[in-house]
Amino acid sequence: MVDKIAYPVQLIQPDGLRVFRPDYTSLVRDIRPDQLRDLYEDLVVARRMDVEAVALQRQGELGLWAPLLGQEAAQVGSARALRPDDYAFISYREHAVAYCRGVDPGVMTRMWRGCAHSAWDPSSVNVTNPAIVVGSQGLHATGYAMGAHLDGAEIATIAYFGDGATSQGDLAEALGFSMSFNAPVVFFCQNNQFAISEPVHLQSPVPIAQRAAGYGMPALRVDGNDVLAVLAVTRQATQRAREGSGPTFIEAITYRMGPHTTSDDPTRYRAAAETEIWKARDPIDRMRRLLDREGLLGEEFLARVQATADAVAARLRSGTVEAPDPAPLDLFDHVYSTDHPLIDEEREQYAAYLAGFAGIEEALS
Ligand SMILES: Cc1ncc(C[n+]2csc(CCOP(=O)(O)OP(=O)(O)O)c2C)c(N)n1
Repeated sequence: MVDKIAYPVQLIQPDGLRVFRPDYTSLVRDIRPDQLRDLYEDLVVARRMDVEAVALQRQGELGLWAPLLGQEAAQVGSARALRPDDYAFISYREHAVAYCRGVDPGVMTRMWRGCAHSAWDPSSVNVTNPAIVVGSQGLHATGYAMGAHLDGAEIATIAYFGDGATSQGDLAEALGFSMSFNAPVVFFCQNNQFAISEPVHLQSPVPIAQRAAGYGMPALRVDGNDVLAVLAVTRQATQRAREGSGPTFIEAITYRMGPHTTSDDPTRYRAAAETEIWKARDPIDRMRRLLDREGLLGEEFLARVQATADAVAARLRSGTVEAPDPAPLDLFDHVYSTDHPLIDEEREQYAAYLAGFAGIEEALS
């Protein structure tokens, strides 16, 4: 039996050659040329969307953005393993997961522009809005999974989080609780090597997946830049969850090629040489090499992928710059689902404050 922590699952080498691992290759046997091409398109679209959003932030249209550059395969592979009725709890970097779940790229930046509390209706696509509270996704997913299980639904719930989040108490509680109650959750950790400036070796002296093994949870590592391997392991884990076999912890080993957010400067804490090493493992290049080796690339196909990616990016841009500014008092809406005296009082105070500016614009003009 292969040690799944010491030997991460890989189905495509960086040079595009397939790796034969009977236990995992069989899980993606149905992925034929057209589906391989679709996965490639998802990867390219994800990167194109991300590049557009970073540009929008630099142009002053967004307050902040958390780039996913380098993590496309981890996100696309895992999201494409989900069924429509499965549910994903994301953090702030999973733009490709949101895209694969069917979130309209035109609303994807709403929270980052600061013009909406919630960018999309989570229940319409079974994916939550971005959540900045590190590690909260584990508990939310566990609670949702338990509820679904008690309702008799045969679905999987997946929690996305980073390597840094595994040091949060919330995650520890989620792992412990879900093991005790056999909650149908997949804990999907994207180990992108950093928690802002903290390298993963400071986060944990042992592989991150080993932390889950300490709870008695089945845990494995996967090459997170290999979209097929990620698809295979997530299919397996979600199937276990749906069948009532309980939680699984997946550590997808990847690399954040860009900054933590658009407010971060990674050159202050990591060497350029390291980033160069990971460029050679670029998830999109790898998939492209596989398609090339298998005779699936062509001018027409590549042009079509580029056109789709450009159209998605254009939608993301127009949705951003055309998003209506909310009225200032909207800030107090939806804090609670019902009226609340404290919120009412604060709304009144703020309304009075705003009224103090009445007529000022005309007076100044
Ligand atoms: C509870 C909490 N503590 C601290 C922060 C500040 N913070 C934002 S991102 C981050 C690092 C998270 O790193 P990781 O979990 O590895 O995810 P990554 O950003 O690398 O995807 C921290 C500490 C926060 N948002 N929430």
